[in-house]
Amino acid sequence: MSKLLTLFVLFLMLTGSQSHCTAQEKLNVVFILADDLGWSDTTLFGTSNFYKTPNIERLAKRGMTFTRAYSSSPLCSPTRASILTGLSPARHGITAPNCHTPLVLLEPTVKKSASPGLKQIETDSVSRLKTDYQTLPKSLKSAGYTTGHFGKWHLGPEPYSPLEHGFDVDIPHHPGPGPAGSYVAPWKFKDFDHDPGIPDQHIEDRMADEAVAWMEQHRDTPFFLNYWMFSVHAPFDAKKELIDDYRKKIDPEDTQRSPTYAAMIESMDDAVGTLLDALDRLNLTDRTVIIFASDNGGNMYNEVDGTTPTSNRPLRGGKATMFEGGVRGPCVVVWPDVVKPDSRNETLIQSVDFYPTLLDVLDIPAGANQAFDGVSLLPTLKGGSIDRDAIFTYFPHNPPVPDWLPPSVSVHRGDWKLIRVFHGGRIQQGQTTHDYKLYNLKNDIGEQDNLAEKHPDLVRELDALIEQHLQKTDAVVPIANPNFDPAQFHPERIGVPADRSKPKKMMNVKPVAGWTPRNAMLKVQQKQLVITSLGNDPHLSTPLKQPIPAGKYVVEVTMSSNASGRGQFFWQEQGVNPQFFRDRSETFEITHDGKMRTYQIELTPDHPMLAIRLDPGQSAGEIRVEQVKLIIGQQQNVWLYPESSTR
Ligand SMILES: [Ca+2]
Repeated sequence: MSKLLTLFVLFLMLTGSQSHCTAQEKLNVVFILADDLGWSDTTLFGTSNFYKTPNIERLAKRGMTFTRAYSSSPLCSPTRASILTGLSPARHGITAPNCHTPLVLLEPTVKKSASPGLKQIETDSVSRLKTDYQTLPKSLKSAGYTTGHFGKWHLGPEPYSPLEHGFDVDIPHHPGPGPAGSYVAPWKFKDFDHDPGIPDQHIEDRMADEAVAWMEQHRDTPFFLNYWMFSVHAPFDAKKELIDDYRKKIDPEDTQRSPTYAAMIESMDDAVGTLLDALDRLNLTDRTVIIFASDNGGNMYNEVDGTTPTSNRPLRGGKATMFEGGVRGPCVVVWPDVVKPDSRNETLIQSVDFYPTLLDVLDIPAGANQAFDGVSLLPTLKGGSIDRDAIFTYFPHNPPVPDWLPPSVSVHRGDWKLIRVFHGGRIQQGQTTHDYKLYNLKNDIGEQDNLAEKHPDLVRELDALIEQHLQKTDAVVPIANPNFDPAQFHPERIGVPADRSKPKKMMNVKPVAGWTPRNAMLKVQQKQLVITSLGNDPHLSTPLKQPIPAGKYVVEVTMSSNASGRGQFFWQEQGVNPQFFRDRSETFEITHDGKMRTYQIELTPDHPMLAIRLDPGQSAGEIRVEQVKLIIGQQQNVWLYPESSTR
């Protein structure tokens, strides 16, 4: 480069001339959010020998890779709400991935009760992203951008869909937590189906094609493409030829060894490549900002190919945990001519930062009364530093997964991370104290060595930051459980990783009174079906004596519970797989007060119904079932418990 040209480039960088573009030169924005993509699910950090992500590497070569990028929550919907509002989950109140459930909750509250085995009562999450927020798409739309949402949403069905939040289009306009039915067609979306010429079309291929067609259509106006991938969230299925290919490459000693998941990652990466190819072909690469991130850590609790979907090693835990595996993820930012290509950045960043960053990059002012919990990353994108030293993760729930912690909040500052477990400490004179876990991530990235007792002053200092964050955001926080019973408390189950050395234990799989339990013990006592749950997604199923035709039925259950969480009924349909799946289920609210109560739930099989499964809440506890019957017509009941013959 000649000296004059160098000076000119320097001048451009110093004056930030790219923010004074004419309408035609305005930068486009492509936001790619992967779902559940873990820190070790790409080849960016040298932590996987199994997966292949050449297109994410190609993206990284064009921009800046953040090695310490955190999602605002270890779960989907909270992080998504934070991206669109720039606000922390502690403030917007969406703290759980429940935005597809029928219950509409617009303000967070503390639950009424908890199992006596729990020290704290968790909070109820907001279940829809309220439309009065000035969201990122609304701001960009006001600034003249065409806005399009493609893929997963998970912030509420209409009237809380992308169309009510500032997006001009929303494809496939689906409110669920994953693709409807499967990745590989046929799908079960409402009003959206596969290309008839491609009977085994993959949804990510299709979404990338849809997004490219939309960019082509809007290439002459500034656009905001919000490409929120379905990949690599459940359900776990993929292109058959890719699965076969990865099956040949498994290292049985490797904790990443699901060929299905590896194939899902490859299709996810292909979609990134399709978008990059299109930007190149349309000559848009030079004036398009790209952000690539994940909404939470890799899933280490479901089971695929006889193992967990992935492993976030060397990080501890995964999706739904407060440990690094739950919140640390891949992140790349591309900003042509400004961000240094193929660069790395160790700054602590979080999902709440993207909105203020994009406004700053595009030179769009925030709303008059708008404030963010995140900060603009513009200075660090230009090689400098940002004015913030701590980030916060608020997760007031009891997730039924390995490595789980009771309701918690954490702060990251420099190399240190402090987790506060609400009311998880000793009970002194009737007062509960919080429990603390302090890790030095530089020396102990796997969070094995809790240094809280060694550094009480640092714990106090960091906890004061946490308190400040909770106050500032008006967080609704968990409270101590007044009905806590130490005799029912099982501290040995907290923070325990999954045992990967042998196949997942299935306790007591023999049917009892016709019901087959899983992750629970089942017995009959005083004519009641007694389910003892240890908290890891307990359920029990029973086959129907004969198929019941497609239609609408009501299942009625009379039960008591001292566990917590929502209940769910699944039904199995003839010729439809998997056997039990959330699209063929209905959730219901349980009052966990130990009293016998009757619940009625509607089942709507599209094909003959073969079996029923009951998921009675999610946490540890005891559930007693007095009766279950399927009402199939006036005076016509099919008894599922007790069976009519045993009555
Ligand atoms: Ca997710």
